[in-house]
Amino acid sequence: MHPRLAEKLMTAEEAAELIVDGDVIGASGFTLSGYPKAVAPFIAAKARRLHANGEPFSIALYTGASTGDEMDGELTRANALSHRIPYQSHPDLRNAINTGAVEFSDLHLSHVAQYVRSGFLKKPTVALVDAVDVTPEGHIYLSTSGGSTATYLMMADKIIIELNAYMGEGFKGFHDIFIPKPPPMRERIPIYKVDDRIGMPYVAVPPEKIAAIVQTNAPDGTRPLKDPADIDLTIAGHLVEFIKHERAQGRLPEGLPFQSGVGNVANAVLGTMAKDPTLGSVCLYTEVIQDSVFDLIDYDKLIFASGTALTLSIPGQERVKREMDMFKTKVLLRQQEISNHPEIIRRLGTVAMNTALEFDIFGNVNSTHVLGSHMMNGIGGSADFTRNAYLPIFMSPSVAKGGAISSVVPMVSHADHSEHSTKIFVTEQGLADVRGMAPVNRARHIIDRCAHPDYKPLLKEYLEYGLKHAPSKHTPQVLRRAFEFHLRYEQTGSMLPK
Ligand code: 0RQ
Repeated sequence: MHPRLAEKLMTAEEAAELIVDGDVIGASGFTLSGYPKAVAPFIAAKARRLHANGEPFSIALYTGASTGDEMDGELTRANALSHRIPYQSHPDLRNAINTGAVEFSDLHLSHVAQYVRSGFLKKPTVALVDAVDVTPEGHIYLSTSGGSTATYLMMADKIIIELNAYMGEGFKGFHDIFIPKPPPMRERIPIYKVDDRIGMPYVAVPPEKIAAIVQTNAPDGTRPLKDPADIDLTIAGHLVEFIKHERAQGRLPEGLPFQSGVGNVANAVLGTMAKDPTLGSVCLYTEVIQDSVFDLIDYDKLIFASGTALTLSIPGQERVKREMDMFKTKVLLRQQEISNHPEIIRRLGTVAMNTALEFDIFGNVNSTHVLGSHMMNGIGGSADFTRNAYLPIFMSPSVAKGGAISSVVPMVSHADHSEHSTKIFVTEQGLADVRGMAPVNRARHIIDRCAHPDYKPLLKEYLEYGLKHAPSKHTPQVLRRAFEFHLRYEQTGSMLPK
């Protein structure tokens, strides 16, 4: 290591001492990939020590999206977090947000970096990043996630680098780092194909800002995906048949890129697309690249995948290490403001596929709040893609909690995506294509095609009641009854009447 860098080497415990009460940490990390794993547990230990002495210590944490237990879990359990931005999925942190112990700003992921640069959000004081290499001139090569890391590195006065040997220097070249100029008169972002490179493979920082380098060797702590369940495969099957039909009708030109959300359903959809011999090739302009990318590669279906995070199982990460050169010809990682940028999503004609908690018969979607109140994970990039997609698709099992909850409801208890942004709904029951339909027709389709048979009669009765008694027949909601499913669940533990 160059002497100018070697003099900054320290242990994770020493680096954690650089963090003080009130700091705003801008960290790398996106859906459990590329987050720093070594320093945060020592920040948590410091918080516990200070709290035991009656001294205050809390920090705000900005990231790309969710991080693992070493960061979100440890910091939450140590009561070290005051504010969290913009997405999370750790059970302890979710709980702390829902008890009011941690303030959480749930933001569109494409907005975060610009909000930070423009001063809408408090400036990060420290950037804490997982990287595969750093040079004496201050070129930082990020690991498995892009997130908003380049902006955090640009804005923070102090930089702590976790130099992670796990992926190793061979990983250099996966990233395309580009930060748009500030408005007004912002120039176009010149991405015309999913594989266009428009930036640099590293983030350049003034080397004097690098306060610490901590050497680590740790894979990403990703949650293993389950083998697809029957329901996931059925949803995927409906969706793939629909895509083939739309291609045959000439409404979905080949070459339009797909975005797919996180989780098992999303993984099952791409896996099913890979294995279908009649579907043709697929390219991705997405956020999170999961293990299903291997299916697409193995079935020779992947044209190219652009994302902001490589969220892979341990065998998946090992495979990338083994086949690094091949992967670099098929995959690239961008900053999340570019992977999720409305301009590019709209220009490329992206087909967006995301998962809903619940949707209503008129087509509004709730992705974030259980029973209108309990924060799940956050809106993430789902609205960046849905609102700007060529074709937006929402998927969900038709029921949750063993049938006690219907995912199709009279009125969503929290609205993330309005009826104006949504077009296609898929459950294991079937697929509703509501393009061009007025609300009542939309409701009939969604009930017929997507609702679980146990809930169909209740939803039909609600719609017919509305058509008779609602003040308007355009969207015949009956306000005093609109939440009767949710209220029944709160009172009895089931949305079904006894
Ligand atoms: O809970 O496991 O305790 O039973 O919610 O549900 O069906 O396993 O689906 O893991 O894909 O999550 C919307 C949360 C779905 C996710 C959401 C319960 C259900 C289960 C999970 P249990 P599933 P998933 C790109 C796109 C917003 C961000 C986004 C999400 C648990 O997809 O966070 O789209 N999306 N980002 O039982 C109460 C309901 C429920 C319910 C399901 N109606 N009421 N509980 N559950 N429906 C990625 C990023 O942006 C980073």
